[in-house]
Amino acid sequence: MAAHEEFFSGISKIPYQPDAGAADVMCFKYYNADEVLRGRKMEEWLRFSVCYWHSFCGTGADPFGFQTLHRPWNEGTPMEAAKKRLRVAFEFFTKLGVKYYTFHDRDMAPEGSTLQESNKNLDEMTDLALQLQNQTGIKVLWVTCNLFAHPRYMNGAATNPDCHVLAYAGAQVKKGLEIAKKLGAENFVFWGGREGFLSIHNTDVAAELKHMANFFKMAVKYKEKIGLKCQFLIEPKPKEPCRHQYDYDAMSVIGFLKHYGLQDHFKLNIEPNHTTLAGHSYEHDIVMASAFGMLGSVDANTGSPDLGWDTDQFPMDIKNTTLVMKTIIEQGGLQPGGLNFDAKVRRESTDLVDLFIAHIGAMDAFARGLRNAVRIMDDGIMTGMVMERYSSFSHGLGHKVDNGSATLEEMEDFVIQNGEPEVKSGKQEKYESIFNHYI
Ligand code: XUL
Ligand code: CO
Repeated sequence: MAAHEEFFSGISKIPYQPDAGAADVMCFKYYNADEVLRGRKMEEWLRFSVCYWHSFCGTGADPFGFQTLHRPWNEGTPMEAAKKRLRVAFEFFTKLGVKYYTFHDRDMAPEGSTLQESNKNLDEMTDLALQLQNQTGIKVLWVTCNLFAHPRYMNGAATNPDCHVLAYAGAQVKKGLEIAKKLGAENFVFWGGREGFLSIHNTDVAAELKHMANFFKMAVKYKEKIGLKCQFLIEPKPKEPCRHQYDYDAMSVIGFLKHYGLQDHFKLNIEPNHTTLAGHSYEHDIVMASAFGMLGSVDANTGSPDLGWDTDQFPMDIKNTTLVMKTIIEQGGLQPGGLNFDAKVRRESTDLVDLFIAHIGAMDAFARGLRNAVRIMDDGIMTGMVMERYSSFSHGLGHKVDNGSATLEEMEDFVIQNGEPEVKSGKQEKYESIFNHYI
């Protein structure tokens, strides 16, 4: 396929049509990339990214059934198919109007029979990716290494009981960092695919955690050595594939990073489907990571909590997107991170156009969430109510508690002087009703 050849020939650049009808799903009704809200373009608040693995390598296979998605770009030798797939992907990104994409080393280029051969394939594929990036202006949000699919990683990568396997993972990450630099990736993600355990009987947890921390330290050192300027991210997930994953949720990862002195080198890439698998609400880990100054990026998807699997669905729930965007605005944005659609069309959604419909719907859900969050914040009703709720910490004894200078003796004196506190209503339903007004 030559560079100028069009693959999705019946589809042109997706327009913004705020007045389009309900059945028109091939346009944005809320996402207007250049519109400025709270001092920033929508595209800058949202920083959308398409993930390469689900959208261009996904086949629809699941643990119970075979391939259902027969993509016409999978033709020829593995390298020929990889090149065609990449060109198709760039046409898709351009028509959709996203500025970023994400990929694993092994979905960009097929694995060879030796490390050297895999690296050669990656060199060839990333030459083409760089050319396409320069032609289109599309950039890499993040690169990651697939340290979980190959059988060698069945007992883990950085936490493997055999150092030979750990070394293979290290060699793979070394190359991953080099291609991140070559392609100007803005972030680099570590998802601990098989970093965890299925049985405690055969596992030395303390050793595995220390090895994983030392593995990250090697990555930090090499990043600095080659002058790679991107943000490192860890993506928490509580289960699947292991019974226990070390990077269980945001707070587990923050604790791990602080314990091993890695907190200044990493932030978190939060995936809400993983958050709900951990038994938390959709927005929970985004809020927690942000509260610790550690929210770096979001894998914008959703699960079906009633199923309890990692279903990687496209995020379409406006309440959720509103809560997420409110948190993102409050922390001043997500840059250099973004909203990466780590989501796959259902194996029953077999038309090629479903790939567009899914991304457009999810982008619009987040654009609508952004608009809602902006209105909530501009009106200031809820913010004002929360401020009032905590107002006793703005003066006197409360101010001293807030800045850490108060003592228990002062608490006692205060209560002796002021007696029993007047207990105030938490007003949960009032907050919920006001929130519903905006969505
Ligand atoms: C797995 C997952 C991964 C990471 C990158 O559940 O989310 O796709 O985002 O390896
Ligand atoms: Co993910």
